[in-house]
Amino acid sequence: MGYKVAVVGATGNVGREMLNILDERKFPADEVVALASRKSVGQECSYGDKTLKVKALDHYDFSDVDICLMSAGGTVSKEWSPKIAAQGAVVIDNSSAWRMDPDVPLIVPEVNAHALEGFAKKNIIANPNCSTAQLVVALKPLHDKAKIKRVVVATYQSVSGAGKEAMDELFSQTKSVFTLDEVTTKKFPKRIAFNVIPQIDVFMEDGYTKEEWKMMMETKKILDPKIKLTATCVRVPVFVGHSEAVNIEFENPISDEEAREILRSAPGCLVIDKREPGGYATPYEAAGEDATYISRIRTDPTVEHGIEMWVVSDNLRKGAALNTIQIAESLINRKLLQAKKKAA
Ligand code: 11C
Repeated sequence: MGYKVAVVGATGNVGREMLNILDERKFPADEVVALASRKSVGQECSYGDKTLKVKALDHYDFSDVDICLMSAGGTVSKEWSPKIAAQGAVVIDNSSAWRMDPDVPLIVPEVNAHALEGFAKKNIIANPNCSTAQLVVALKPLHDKAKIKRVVVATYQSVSGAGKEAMDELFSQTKSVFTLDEVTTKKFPKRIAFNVIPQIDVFMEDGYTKEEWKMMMETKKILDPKIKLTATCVRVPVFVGHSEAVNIEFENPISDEEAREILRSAPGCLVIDKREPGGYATPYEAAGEDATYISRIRTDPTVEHGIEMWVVSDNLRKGAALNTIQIAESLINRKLLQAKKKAA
């Protein structure tokens, strides 16, 4: 017997990607339902060769749903995840609402699938921020080898991380530049077309942005609370794919050769690292793919044990929808989730 899966926020960037990936990976679902707010009811979403009509979240009975994949933002998740979880569906949430809750595991399966064991306390599992997910996939195998002390990361994040309207804004601004029309900004604090913006999410009191804070706190929770991390998160005019320049300081020696070999066989990682023009990954190649691409691996000679590298991944897939579905697969593979008996 297969599972009944609900996708909440099915009409958004990540929700649509969830439906694609459930089909692509042949997730063992007998039934998939697409849910969203009332204003999206009746819209259509593709799930493989099927078309799903979107239903209203607030009228839905979750009592025979096994898994609820939530991608409807923090406010909706805060209100709805506990109600859905109380009806016996495991909620895997893509927002930041539950990530720091000590009773909610924050999971990247390649890194800490073992932490899933505690999910039943709230019946909610959190998916990390996209920029954290790809980072920890690349850090984990190196941490196992040489113990990471400190990470300095600068991100180059695509506009799809900020939603569909943000993608439209990059498109329309770019068009306006060419047609000499006025460039208007709505979603971003400054023009994004032919520009870069050193602000993602709101400012915190200490001058960091919330995106930067999330990278720091989530890396600690997923990988190791002792790792010190500082980040500068930057929005760039790319539609899909987040890139990161990552500087790592280790406690123990590790050469760039060793790091490359370790990453070559690490789960979820794909090393593309030829020291020649074009011998590295860019978001253009990563978009639509599952891997976390790692390039430009080199020794940082300015610290005792340092490695510098470039990490790129599709933020809508490994950073969101794919990781969420990999969490559901891990629950099943670890026999932590049985399909409910459905009425005949
Ligand atoms: C961005 N990383 O690129 C953000 C989007 O906490 O899940 C995801 C925000 C989050 O704008």
